[in-house]
Amino acid sequence: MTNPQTPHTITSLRNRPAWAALNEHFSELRKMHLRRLFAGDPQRAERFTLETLGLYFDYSKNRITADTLRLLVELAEQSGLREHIDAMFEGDKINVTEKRAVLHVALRAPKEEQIFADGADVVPEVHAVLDKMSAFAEQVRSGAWKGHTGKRIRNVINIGIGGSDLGPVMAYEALKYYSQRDLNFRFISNVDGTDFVEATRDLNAEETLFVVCSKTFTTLETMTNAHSAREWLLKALGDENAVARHFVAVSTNTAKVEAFGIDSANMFGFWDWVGGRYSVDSAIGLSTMIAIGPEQFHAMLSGFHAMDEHFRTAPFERNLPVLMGLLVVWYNAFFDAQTVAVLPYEQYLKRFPAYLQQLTMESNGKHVTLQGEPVDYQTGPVYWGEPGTNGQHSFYQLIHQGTKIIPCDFIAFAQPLNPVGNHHDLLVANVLAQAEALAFGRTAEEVTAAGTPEWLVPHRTFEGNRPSTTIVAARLTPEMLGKLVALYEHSVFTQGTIWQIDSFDQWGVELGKVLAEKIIPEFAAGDELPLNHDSSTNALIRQYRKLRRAK
Ligand code: G6Q
Repeated sequence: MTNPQTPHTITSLRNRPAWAALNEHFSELRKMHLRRLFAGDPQRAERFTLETLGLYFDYSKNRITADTLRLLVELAEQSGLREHIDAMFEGDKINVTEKRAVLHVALRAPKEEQIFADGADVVPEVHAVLDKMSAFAEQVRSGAWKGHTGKRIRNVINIGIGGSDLGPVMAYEALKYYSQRDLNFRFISNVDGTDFVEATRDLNAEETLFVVCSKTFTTLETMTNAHSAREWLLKALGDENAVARHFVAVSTNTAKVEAFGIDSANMFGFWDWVGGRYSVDSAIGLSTMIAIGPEQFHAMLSGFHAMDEHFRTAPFERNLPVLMGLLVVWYNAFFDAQTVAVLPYEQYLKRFPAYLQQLTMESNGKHVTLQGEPVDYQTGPVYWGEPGTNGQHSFYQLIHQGTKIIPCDFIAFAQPLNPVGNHHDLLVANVLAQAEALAFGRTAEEVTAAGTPEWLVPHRTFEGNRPSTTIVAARLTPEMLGKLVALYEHSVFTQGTIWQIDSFDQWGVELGKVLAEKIIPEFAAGDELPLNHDSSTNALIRQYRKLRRAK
């Protein structure tokens, strides 16, 4: 049965005229080398570079022509991208399977804007929470917020997982340069006790504040870690009243927060129209705000908002997230590219690829359309990456000379945050060189002319024609981080719209959780309890029981 929530106005992907045209266009373009495309058009770099919002977005080293771009834009139009963008900003319930609006754009809307969900303007509530966060963050930063024994807070530990962890840890690491250095920040996510123990072992409970982040306040990992944190604190301080000074919560579930023993005055709320992986700029970012201060946090929000406005208003052919999303669709559909590598040449962005993995793969890892019909085309690619130059000494070999096509996003900044000698020139020279080498390679003739023995020539030849996009900005600032995150958010939206999937649900994470709940009591039960999983899982449970006893 198809989904009664969704209008059937969009033609299925393969029947959209631009899709057929792209297919035909691809058969002409697939053999075309970037060397020829550049040689044939001295203006190519200029033609395929977009400079806006402080970003220099060079997509000329992609395997496209002006025709490709025209057809991709037509595909976006025929996919209802314009209408879908408007529907998101108007608070329509575009997360159809969960019947929810998708309004992370409201989290960064300036006070004077109005954005409606279910008939109510949500912007005043957003700013009320931001104000409450700011007041609290200032108290912690200034030392006015004291622990139970009167000592100031020195350690802030975020407990959360998935969207309630990856955003905070990525943003904290990305903006560490701007952080208050007499505060120590840690992040506990994994239910593996090691994560908890290593994060707390050298800390004084009297100086430690836990920020428990959970939209639902029921997530197994987070609740387990929060209870262990409570025990750890009480063991050190010996008084239940200490909880109020050492725990705050970020959640949508007041009842559960209170049941845990956290005063609702110390709870920071958000709303069901904020998806976990789109929540870094909500109260889930509280630890980031404590680190960098309210002013810089607001600067980050203004960066997000600038990209939102660009996405909402710029024509598709000059719209950064649309172009980025269309390139992903192009390689994924026609070149059979399975992955996208995100390669930031900025150490502070070391957690950015991990953050993007959730954003992109939880959003677009879907196998049915909004109508519940199986797709007959590829959807979301695997996103992965590492900061440069480290990757060059590890996996770049495969990108240069392997048998797979891996489109790369290179990200670089002109001004170093930490200038040391000539490090930064070396860093930036490397990123430009990598993109150049991938695109143009080194022909057998060139290798031979350099005096390489004949037998070695095939090994030293680089075929090139490997696509990449290079994004350059002046400096990594909170505002720029906001722009970059929103760029990827809206690229994901563009892709999901073309594929006609629900980019905002995540049913795929449910089954494993349900099965784990069944297995937990089976560990405790004796061997006489019959197990009714498959034979492999049954044997693994018995083996675990046996090895556990053996210690
Ligand atoms: C993100 C997902 C998921 C979620 C975590 C944590 O979009 O919904 O990663 O963020 O499962 O959920 P809670 O915040 O409810 O603990």
